[in-house]
Formats: sequence, C-alpha cells, structure tokens
Amino acid sequence: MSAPKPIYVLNGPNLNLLGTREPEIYGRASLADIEQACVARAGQLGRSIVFRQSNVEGELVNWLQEAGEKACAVVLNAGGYTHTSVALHDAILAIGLPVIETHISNPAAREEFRHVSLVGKAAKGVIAGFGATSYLLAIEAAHLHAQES
Ligand code: CA2
Repeated sequence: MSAPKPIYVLNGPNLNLLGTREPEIYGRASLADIEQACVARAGQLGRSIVFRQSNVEGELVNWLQEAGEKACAVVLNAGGYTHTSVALHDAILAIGLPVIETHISNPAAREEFRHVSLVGKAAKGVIAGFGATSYLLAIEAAHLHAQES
C-alpha cells in the first residue's frame, strides 16, 4: 500500500515574524515552533506534512497548484492575502482539494477590513482564534476529511 498523501501547510506574508512582535495578538510561538507542533500532530495521525511560508502571493499560488497534484488537503493561513487575493481564491477552486482556512487570531473580532475573506469563499471551512492551536485543529480537520473521502 502506498503512503498517505501529505497535508500541505502554507503560510502567507509576515507570518515569518511570529514570536517577535505583537504577542498580544499572535502569541509567543515562532513559525518554527508551530511547524514542529504540526509535524508532531500529523505524525500521531499517521500523516506527513509539507510546511512552507512566503511573502509572495504568486509563490503561494504555485504551492497551491503543487498541492493539487501531491497533497490530500491544505491548511492555509494566507495572512493579509486572505482578505484581498482573488488569485488565491481562484487557485483554491482550481485545485479541487479541501483547503482549510486557518488563523491564529479571530479576524471576525478585529478590524472591519478583516471581516471579508476571499480565501474563505473558496475554502472547505475555517478555523480561527485559537492561537497556534488553530493549526493543530486544522490538521485534524484535514486528516478526518481526507479519511472520509
Ligand atoms: O490571525 C492570523 O493568523 C492572520 O492570518 C494573521 C495576518 C492577518 O493579516 C490576518 O488578518 C489574520 C497577519 C500576519 C502578520 O503576522 C505578524 C506576526 C508577528 C508580528 C507582526 C505580524
């Protein structure tokens, strides 16, 4: 039997700064800490992950397309592009994989401009507001969804 396909965990702009500033909003964990926790959780579920971050919108589009060929699901924290990117919205629809929109903070409880999510209009579902734990919940959701389909 072949190995289960990985879950891609893709991170957008400025998330490389996690743990350095605005801890009251984004907590104290660095992106490397979150990656480590994701690898551990995925391992418990018998899954592998591919974990990446980019500040470049087109790179995230390329990775979503790659995921369409190689992954079972995508956990996507598109950062600020969540609220603006038609390109990410279209890529999510194009790949036909379950994409779980994921946020550390709860954008619905923040400024008005964060209440619109173009990513969310194409995503399977949303997990937000649980700090770094949002990623672990999203991996679990991705895993359960992949098992069902
Ligand atoms: O809560 C989230 O995960 C967000 O995706 C984070 C984005 C924000 O634009 C979204 O509305 C919600 C911002 C990421 C910026 O990350 C920073 C980390 C440390 C210091 C400064 C910014």
